[in-house]
Amino acid sequence: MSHPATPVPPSDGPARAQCPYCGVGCGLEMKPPGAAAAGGGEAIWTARGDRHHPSSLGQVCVKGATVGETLHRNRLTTPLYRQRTDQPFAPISWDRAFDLLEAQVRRTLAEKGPSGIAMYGSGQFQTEDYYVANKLIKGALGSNNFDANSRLCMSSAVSGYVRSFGSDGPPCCYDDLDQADTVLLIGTNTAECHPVLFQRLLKRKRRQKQDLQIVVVDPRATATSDAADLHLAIRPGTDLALLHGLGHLLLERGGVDRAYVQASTEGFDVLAQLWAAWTPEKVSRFCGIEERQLHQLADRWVASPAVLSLWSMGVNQSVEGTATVAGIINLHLVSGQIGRPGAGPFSLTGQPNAMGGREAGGLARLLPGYRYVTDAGHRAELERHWGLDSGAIAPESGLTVWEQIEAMERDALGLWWVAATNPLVSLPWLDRVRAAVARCPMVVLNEAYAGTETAAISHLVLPSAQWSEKAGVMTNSERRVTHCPAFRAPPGEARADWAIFAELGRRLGFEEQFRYGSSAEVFAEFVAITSGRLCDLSGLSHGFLHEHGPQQWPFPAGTPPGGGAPRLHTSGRFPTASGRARLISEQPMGLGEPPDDDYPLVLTVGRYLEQWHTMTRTAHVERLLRPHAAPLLEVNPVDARTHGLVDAGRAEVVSRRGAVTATVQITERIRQGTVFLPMHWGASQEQACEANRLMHDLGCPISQQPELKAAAVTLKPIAAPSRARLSNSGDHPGLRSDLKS
Ligand SMILES: Nc1nc2c(c(=O)[nH]1)N[C@H]1C(S)=C(S)[C@@H](COP(=O)(O)OP(=O)(O)OC[C@H]3O[C@@H](n4cnc5c(=O)[nH]c(N)nc54)[C@H](O)[C@@H]3O)O[C@H]1N2
Ligand SMILES: Nc1nc2c(c(=O)[nH]1)N[C@H]1C(S)=C(S)[C@@H](COP(=O)(O)OP(=O)(O)OC[C@H]3O[C@@H](n4cnc5c(=O)[nH]c(N)nc54)[C@H](O)[C@@H]3O)O[C@H]1N2
Ligand code: SF4
Ligand SMILES: [Mo]
Repeated sequence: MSHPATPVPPSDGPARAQCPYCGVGCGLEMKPPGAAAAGGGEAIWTARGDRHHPSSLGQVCVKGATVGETLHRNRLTTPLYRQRTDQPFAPISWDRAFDLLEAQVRRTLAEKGPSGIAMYGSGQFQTEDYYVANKLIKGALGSNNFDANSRLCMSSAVSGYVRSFGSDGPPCCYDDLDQADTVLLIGTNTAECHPVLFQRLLKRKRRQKQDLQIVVVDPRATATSDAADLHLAIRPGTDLALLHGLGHLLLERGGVDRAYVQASTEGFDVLAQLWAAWTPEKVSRFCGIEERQLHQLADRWVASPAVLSLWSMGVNQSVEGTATVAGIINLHLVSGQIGRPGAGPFSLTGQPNAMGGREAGGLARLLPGYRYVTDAGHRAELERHWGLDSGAIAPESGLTVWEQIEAMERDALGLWWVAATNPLVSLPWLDRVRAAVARCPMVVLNEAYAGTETAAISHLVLPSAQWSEKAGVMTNSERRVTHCPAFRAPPGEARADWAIFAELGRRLGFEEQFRYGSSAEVFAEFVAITSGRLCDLSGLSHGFLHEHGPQQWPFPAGTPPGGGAPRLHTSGRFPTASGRARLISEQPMGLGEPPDDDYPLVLTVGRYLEQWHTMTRTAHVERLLRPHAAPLLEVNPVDARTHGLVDAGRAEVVSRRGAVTATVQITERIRQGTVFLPMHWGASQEQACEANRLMHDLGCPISQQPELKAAAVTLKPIAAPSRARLSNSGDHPGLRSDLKS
């Protein structure tokens, strides 16, 4: 069964798809607009939970439930171009857009070679978009400079899994939430960011109070920690020391599974030595918690038949992100808490298809099928599969997104192509990013919505069909793959991202390589190259998924429906050279930019339940804006007094790189010395508060993931604001008028 490239309304009931927001990947049923639309009202599709989706069983959160209201508002409908970014945009034809793009690719290749071209994509791509983008940039153009916003999101989890297990691939599944008896939530505000998983946990907690213990590690009290039996409000950036301290107590209390350590791991002696040094007393001082709390956690861990650890950005977005991921995995390996129901180290992915991106090779050192650009054998396999000359793929890692910014500072890029991400809100050190990008001769943006902050620095904007308007596949956090059909027509001339990449490929002379009739054909070509890899999807196709519903991988050809693997590494053998998992010993270092006398506070930046990242979709839904109409700076009462702040007053938040203003919320819920801002309100919002102007560029040396969770800041009270001062977008004259063009 194949799926047409042009959307058709579903004839057999509602369209079924994976929610296009978070990595939980709930199933949605989408019902067409009713009579109101026929009468000239807004054509709003209604979303509700799909009871047939095995990952969510009919549950949805407020974002999924309102997605239908976001699909048609404020969309781009035609390509836009301007020669210089101080000019207004003018609409152009697709033909002219491709001429411009092709000319700039050829010019850059001639002047700078393939490394002068870079693309920055997104975990909000569908797998087909990812695959064709990688084939174009890494294959046809010979530049490995394809990176994605997943670099900011889960690259530490990827490097952590690879280092410990020998391969990427989260080993757990959502059913483990029903079977664990201790759940450790570390660096994750699951209640707001993975709400349906959290509700599943809560429901169980209500029914079986004693059988499930929830432990939360977060410097703030959150909706997640409100449900916890134990909340460790550690100092930001001290997670690794806490984990080592827990290891120390496991050693003391007989929490080591000697047989498992012996048979399935290597490096225990070195780790045990490291752990021995992290006494409860030392950990308590380092992390700023009571010794008693560490003992409680250790008691719980040792007594639990099944411990499940869940983590996200509080762990990954750190200069020691990869080390901390290893710190979590170490504990599971040493205590044998892995590879069986209810137990394991489970990274929650943020975006709806961050997992698919990993499968399709969507980071600067990856190739499709969990392969590496630095591996000659892997390159040769892809060159053959893609019908390219031997040596077509470059042998060195490409530029990560921050390296792309640095390359623009050196005038080393001739083309920066951004797609399905809004880096002028989400990258750190925004003023530096803005200055770097201004040097690039051509910035191209694939975007679905009008007026984003990144459009304001672009030359060519290509209107993209989004989820609901293009057929494609996404993989959620538990390795479950869902087919998302096209059930609405794209607005105006908008086109699917993969189709835009394929068209450019054909124009550059790669007729054969990019001759796709549909995304189903793209997917078929992709899954064939995953055969025999850990992420084997070769038994899947659009037709199979449509017919049999979502499936978990590994799913080799011939697997029956439902026959995928719920868990990985169940045999105690790992895909390393020795077949053993590696225990990794790393000394805690703390924050990249620790607080000091001038900048005495640590700013951390995260999310609200109702908003999605840079608000291009969620800001258009009244119901989602109501709970948090504006960003709030959370400050502990002691810090508020020290800095002369009053509740609901305005404050300036100042780091070494810039300053923003925000309304103060004084609250005991954040630990002293730490302040919090949401990431959502970029320069285009009326209540703009560009938190990332404050953040630094230091990142994890292994995963290259920036430390987006911490920067040293100080606070200054500001007198009652005039209307004009309410927005800090005034620092960039002209931006707002550009955005409106
Ligand atoms: N509502 C909503 N949901 C989302 C998203 C969204 O934009 N909105 N985005 C999705 C995406 S892409 C992602 S990546 C996920 C992110 O999901 P989460 O990681 O859960 O979200 P954050 O709010 O970024 O950060 C989580 C917590 O880390 C804490 N934290 C800060 N520093 C530290 C530290 O040093 N140690 C520890 N242990 N904790 C620390 C913060 O206080 C915060 O509560 O959410 C996904 N879901
Ligand atoms: N300080 C700080 N910074 C952070 C974080 C943090 O916790 N703290 N979190 C980081 C993380 S984990 C993430 S994931 C990033 C997220 O940051 P971004 O990726 O910049 O945020 P989004 O708003 O999701 O951007 C996606 C863009 O793609 C557009 N879009 C939607 N669908 C499509 C489509 O199908 N095609 C195309 N072409 N465009 C589409 C949307 O309109 C939107 O503009 O932010 C990172 N930045
Ligand atoms: S929990 Fe995530 S995937 Fe599920 S409905 Fe909410 S935003 Fe969508
Ligand atoms: Mo993310």
